Amino acid sequence: MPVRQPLPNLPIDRLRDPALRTIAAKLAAGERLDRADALAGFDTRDLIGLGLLADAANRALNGEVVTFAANQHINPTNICVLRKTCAFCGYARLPKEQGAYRYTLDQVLAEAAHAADGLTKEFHIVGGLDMQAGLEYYVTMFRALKANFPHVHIKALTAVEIAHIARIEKMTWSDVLAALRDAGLDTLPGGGAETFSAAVREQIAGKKLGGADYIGVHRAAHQLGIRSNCTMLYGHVETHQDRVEHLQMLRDLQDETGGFLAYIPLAYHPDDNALGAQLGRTGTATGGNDDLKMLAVGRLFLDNFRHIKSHWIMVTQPLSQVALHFGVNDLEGTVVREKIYHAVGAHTPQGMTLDQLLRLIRGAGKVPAERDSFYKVLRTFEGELAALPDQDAIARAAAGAA
Ligand code: V47
Ligand code: SF4
Repeated sequence: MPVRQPLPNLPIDRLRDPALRTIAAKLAAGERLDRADALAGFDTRDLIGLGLLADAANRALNGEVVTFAANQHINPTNICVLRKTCAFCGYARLPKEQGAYRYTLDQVLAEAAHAADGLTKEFHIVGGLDMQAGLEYYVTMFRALKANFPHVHIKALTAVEIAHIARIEKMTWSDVLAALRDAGLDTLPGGGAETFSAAVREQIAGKKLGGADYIGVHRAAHQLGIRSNCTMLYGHVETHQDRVEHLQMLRDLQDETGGFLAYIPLAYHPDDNALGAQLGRTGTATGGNDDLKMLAVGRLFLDNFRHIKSHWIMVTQPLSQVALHFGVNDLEGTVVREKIYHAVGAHTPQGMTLDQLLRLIRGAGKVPAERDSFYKVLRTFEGELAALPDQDAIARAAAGAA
């Protein structure tokens, strides 16, 4: 069920790679791209041509508007049973290891107190697979957060954490999700996907929930009416083929349920984690070329997603700004105090102010808009409303295409 309509007037004569011209012809005819097209997108040396196509696809859906959420990341525990097997993770600790922490409810509420500013509209809550953080821990937390901050959306717990809670509580994924929803959970974030390929997973996250089960947890959530995001961790040992297979699995579930809100590629950071040392890589993460391709191919192949998000913390603010011309229509928000990437060498700030986000988006010639967690535009700034696409028309077009 593609959301995308045929794209006329593509600048075909500006495409240097014949494979991109094939893609352009399909886009013009409103046809779906196949795996070979996605592979050609990753392989192409014509980055600008790829960007032109992704930009056209994005503008047809979202106009010049770039959204963000005023959100706050909270990581309640870094204690994780997979500490020794997720080779890319620099955040987790074993229970008795130096630096291990698990917040009490009071500590969570103290951190969340930032939201008393009235600006924060979303808590993004994820952490380790902690044996002492079962259903009760999160039910109590979510109830208390909703009691204290009723206006704040709770986007919490990756598919991997949901499966962990289900395992320690001997419950089904659906029962865990339903109990958490009753306590205040609104949506699921997209973390934990890494790269679905079994061979890659074996090497970078040997004991982690498999790709098919990640999809299974998201399916269970969507069936309960809980929407979610999805991600792909890239720039480690995966091949372009692995990336395509991953995107295919995301697109298939989206065809089935329509429950994904956004796709967010996550650039691997090699510092302070075992995988980085094993690969002999430090300092630099992925390259800008690859970062832009991940976003652009995501935009073109995932024709049933309206929102492609750039995570500025991982790819830097300047690159995220350029990405707004490569198919991206959404930026990770204000964040406040990011920990996971700052444990693995991210040199970006731990948060951005509203003013900084607005400047970044305007600097790209785009129109900033604050959104809620379901991507409804809440406000634009300084009379920029005229640039908003007609949301009702887009919804009608999407329904017609379904
Ligand atoms: O699953 C861990 C990644 C993810 C490293 O849904 C690393 O809106 C790079 O998923 N280098 C969690 N990445 C974060 C996440 C996320 C972030 C922002 C928004 C949303 C959303 C989701 O972080 C993990 C893993 O893939 N990660 N270690 C590392 N060394
Ligand atoms: Fe634990 Fe997640 Fe880190 Fe893996 S990536 S060790 S599951 S916190």
